[in-house]
Amino acid sequence: MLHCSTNEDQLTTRHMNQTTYILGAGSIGRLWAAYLLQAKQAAACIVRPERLTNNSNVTTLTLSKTQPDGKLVQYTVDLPLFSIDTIDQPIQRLIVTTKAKDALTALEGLRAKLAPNCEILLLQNGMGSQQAVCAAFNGFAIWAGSSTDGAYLADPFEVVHAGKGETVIGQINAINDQVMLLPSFLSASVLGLNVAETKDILDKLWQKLAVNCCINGLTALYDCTNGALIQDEDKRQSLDELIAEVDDILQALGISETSVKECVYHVCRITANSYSSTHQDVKHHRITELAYMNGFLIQQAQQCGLTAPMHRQLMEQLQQRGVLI
Ligand code: NAD
Ligand code: KPL
Repeated sequence: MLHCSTNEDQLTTRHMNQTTYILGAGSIGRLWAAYLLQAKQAAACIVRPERLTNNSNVTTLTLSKTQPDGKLVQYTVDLPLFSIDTIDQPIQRLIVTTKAKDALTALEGLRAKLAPNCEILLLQNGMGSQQAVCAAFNGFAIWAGSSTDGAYLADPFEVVHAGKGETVIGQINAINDQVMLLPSFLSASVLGLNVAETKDILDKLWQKLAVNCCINGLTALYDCTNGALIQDEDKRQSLDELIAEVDDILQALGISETSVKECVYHVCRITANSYSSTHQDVKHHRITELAYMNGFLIQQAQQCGLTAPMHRQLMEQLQQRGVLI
């Protein structure tokens, strides 16, 4: 049977062959780069100019993961590195994997290199940074993702896929007359990662935010694992107070969340022995992402006349202890 190629087919083929640039070569950036390269897709990380040594713009990257049968599997790929100055073609597809606080600034630096129809995927935790990018990059197709994958760098040359989860992506702005290719590209290309599309990414981001707002800061305050929050009576009481407040705020905002308590307790149970990302940030004296979690929640609460006293108190207590928010 003769297949007539349509404009959309041609566009898709062209798009499949284009390089996926990843802005932010940390744990998540290197994880996505490794999976793309392993699937024989063109991918490259964009790093700060001072990170690019003169004599090499390719680095070796090993992806390590433990299979369900306990066997350790490792793949090694060659990861091309660019700085903003060395990118020599318009970027058609960009994945931003910086921390939330750096996303807008990093993207601003790259503005001149973006093709007009560039699709941008933001993989930051929390909320607020996505809205800031949408406002500043009006006209570009912006996607956001919410991920339960876990990754860390054993060293700059080895990324460990520590927890296999799922990344749900969805477009967060409306763009007319542009064929969106990101979901089909990712489902075909990032084979070792689970990527699914949703039509309501804001709902998904709120679900994750609700959980993060209750767990993350509190684990830093009590210096404990996620599981300890539901195991110890006094910690559970603080957790329940935060949950009740999130419930009220979501209701006031008209966001339907079946049961925040159920979701939070479920995450505490399945990650019982883990330390939250905020706990780890505090331990390593890094700036946390709490401004994009509880900070965003408090701001939203204010807009509908609520004061969110428990979440404010948590932020104040953490600040008094010198936590970088
Ligand atoms: P990371 O700190 O390991 O990586 C961020 C990278 O961005 C760093 O290498 C940093 O140097 C780089 N960066 C910052 N500004 C830049 C700029 N202007 N130009 C170029 N590079 C720049 O962080 P991560 O753990 O990979 O997390 C990234 C995001 O993904 C966070 O929002 C995090 O919450 C989220 N996330 C992480 C995990 C995880 O397991 N690591 C899981 C789910 C979600
Ligand atoms: O997303 C998380 C984080 O630590 O940032 C949770 C779900 C709380 C798991 O630790």
